[in-house]
Amino acid sequence: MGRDDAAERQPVSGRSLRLESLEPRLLLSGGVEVTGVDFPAMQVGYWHSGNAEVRAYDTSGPVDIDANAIQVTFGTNDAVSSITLTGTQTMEGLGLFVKGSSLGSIKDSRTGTKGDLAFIAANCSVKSIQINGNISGYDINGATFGALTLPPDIDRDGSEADSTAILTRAVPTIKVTGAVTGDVVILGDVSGMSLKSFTAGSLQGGLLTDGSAGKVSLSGTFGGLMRIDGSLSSLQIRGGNLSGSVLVQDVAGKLSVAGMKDKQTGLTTGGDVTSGARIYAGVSLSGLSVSGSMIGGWGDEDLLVQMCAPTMGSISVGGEIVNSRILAGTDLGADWDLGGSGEDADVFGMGTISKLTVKGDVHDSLIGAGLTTEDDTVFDLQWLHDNKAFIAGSTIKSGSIGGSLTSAWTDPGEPWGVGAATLGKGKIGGTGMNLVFANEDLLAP
Ligand SMILES: [Ca+2]
Ligand SMILES: [Ca+2]
Repeated sequence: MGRDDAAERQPVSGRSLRLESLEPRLLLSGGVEVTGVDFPAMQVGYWHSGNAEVRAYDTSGPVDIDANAIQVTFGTNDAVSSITLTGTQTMEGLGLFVKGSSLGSIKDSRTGTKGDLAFIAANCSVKSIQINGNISGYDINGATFGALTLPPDIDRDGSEADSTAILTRAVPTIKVTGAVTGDVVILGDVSGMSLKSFTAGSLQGGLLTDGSAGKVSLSGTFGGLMRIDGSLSSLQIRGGNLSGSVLVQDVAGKLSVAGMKDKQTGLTTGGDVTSGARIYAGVSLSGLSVSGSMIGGWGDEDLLVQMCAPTMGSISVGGEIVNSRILAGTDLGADWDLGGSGEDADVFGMGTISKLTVKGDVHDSLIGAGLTTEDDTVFDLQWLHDNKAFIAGSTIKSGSIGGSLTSAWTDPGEPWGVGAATLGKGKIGGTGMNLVFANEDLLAP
């Protein structure tokens, strides 16, 4: 906090400010020094009150964002009350940085063509963010805004060169009508709620929360990493597929992947869980509803669809399940495969699946509750009959497979079938056959 910063400050609490819009022409001439700005993009607006400040940047194309169309109001005690985008300019490439004790709302009242915003970053708790259009994300890892420097790896994924779309502290309601192409990172109290609700046209980056998250609703395919370090109330994906990872530390509520039917063509878009998708809940998963199919790839564990939680509620798949693992009670660790140490280590515990409903076939897939292993390398179901394949008490309460339960796998190291220590009532293909664990020698065609 230098002398210049102090000199800039004015007592402006509680009223609307439209000031200090910097002339782009002057910035480009290189003759103007903007105090305290180390972020390598053109600052086009600066508002402040007490210790609260808002900085606006133009990160793309010609520096042409007119800060007069950005309305900023401050509250008391270093709070930023609201930021509203107004006017007819597209604001393509706009980045907003907010420092304060709290931020009330960011509202988008732009009219006409809406350009993609670059990022929104706040060092404080936020109440709501509403953007009409896209947020393209921008690399703000380690960026310095005035007296504040962001962490070098904001989403803690090991990369210091990825794009962040939204960075705030708890507990915002976020609604973006368009695509969010960078990461959404909500920091905050690990024991509490980090994110009240998040709705986006699509999320092509990741979502990371330090604490729990409420309702997450996405349109289009989600292929990124969702890491909720608490519980997640619900996740809904509509009109797209799930091909990414949904990792919930505690309790995951209902997850739903639903296709969307085009009224004119009759074609359905999305609704599948596809190759490489991972679903993890550390405590329990209330339910999973997939309107289409769960279809992994063949030939490599990384290509499978995998799902893992000690307790699973109702799992309902409208199509078929192919090349997938659904394991209740079996935690294969970060490598999602048998064996490994440290974070890759496997944990075998009791598991429950309340209800499994698959309309089509289950092919080359392994669905088990409390499934364990004898030698850490394969789920060797050859020793099923001496009753060591499952941890006692593990149950699939009821199951129904509309099609058939089959496999083309002939290697005993690639077991397939549906099983638990205790199987409730079940049906396969309407023939009344009980659900059984099946290896090639146990259920030959
Ligand atoms: Ca990163
Ligand atoms: Ca492992």
